[in-house]
Amino acid sequence: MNPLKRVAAIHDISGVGKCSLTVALPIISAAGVECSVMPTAVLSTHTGGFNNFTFRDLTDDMYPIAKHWQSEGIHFDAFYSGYLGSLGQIDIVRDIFEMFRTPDTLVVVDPAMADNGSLYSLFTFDHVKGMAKLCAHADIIVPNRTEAAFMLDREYRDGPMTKEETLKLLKALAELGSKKVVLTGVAFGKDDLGAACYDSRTGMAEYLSSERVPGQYHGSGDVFASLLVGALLRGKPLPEAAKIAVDFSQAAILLSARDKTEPRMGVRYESILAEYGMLFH
Ligand code: PXL
Repeated sequence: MNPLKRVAAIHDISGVGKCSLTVALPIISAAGVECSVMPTAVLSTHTGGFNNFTFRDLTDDMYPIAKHWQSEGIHFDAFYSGYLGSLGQIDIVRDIFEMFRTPDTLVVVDPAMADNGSLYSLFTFDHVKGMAKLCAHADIIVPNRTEAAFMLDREYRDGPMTKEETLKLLKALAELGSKKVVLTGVAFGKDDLGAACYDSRTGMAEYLSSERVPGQYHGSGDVFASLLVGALLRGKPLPEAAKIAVDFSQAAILLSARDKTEPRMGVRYESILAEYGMLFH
């Protein structure tokens, strides 16, 4: 028997506007990793750029789902949390990590709650405080620059950064309690964009970037984090996995720009999946 690695993805499912589980499932599966899901909420669309979306909160289903998985003896190699549908879910997700954790479990937390200097529409700053606490239970956190600023109670700034400034920010994020940090949205000039990784055990940072493609597509953080999780579970070390995630996100965003995709509909990642999957053959 040669079982696939299995990750439990804990995010909402938004019916339209590719993000969260509709991104995690195909991307992680393309990596050759089994993606089990715990939906945190069911929405007609995501909450950015659509009006009057439906929202069904699944907070009350989360412990029963986890307990059922536990009673069936199901093993997860990793947990990957993202958009959480209510404040109460933050503590539940922490408990679920602890219910299933073994010394080899990888816990990745994407504190998906904000972008471009603003919180997503349903959240308040209590959510920010809760997510910052959840980060302490992760092995790797994947904030964007807005989430990083909010969790550290700093002012958000976009645009180019210096390496010194980035390293300080990475160290401050690691102090939230995770061993490793992958910060997205890092640019050193006006034509590059990528991510910075930090390992608190070595104190070393690495910077991975590619050519910036103009435009902001909804769900691009979820595309990045899902590419990262797939590559990590296929054994790539963090900086290599982050480089893969940067390059394939950029390729998908390039296709979105070329095809003039409506930004709220999400990133055109479909056509990159086969090539991404080939990396792991
Ligand atoms: O991670 C992006 C995202 C996921 N899920 C929902 C969202 C958003 C961003 O707005 O609204 C429901």
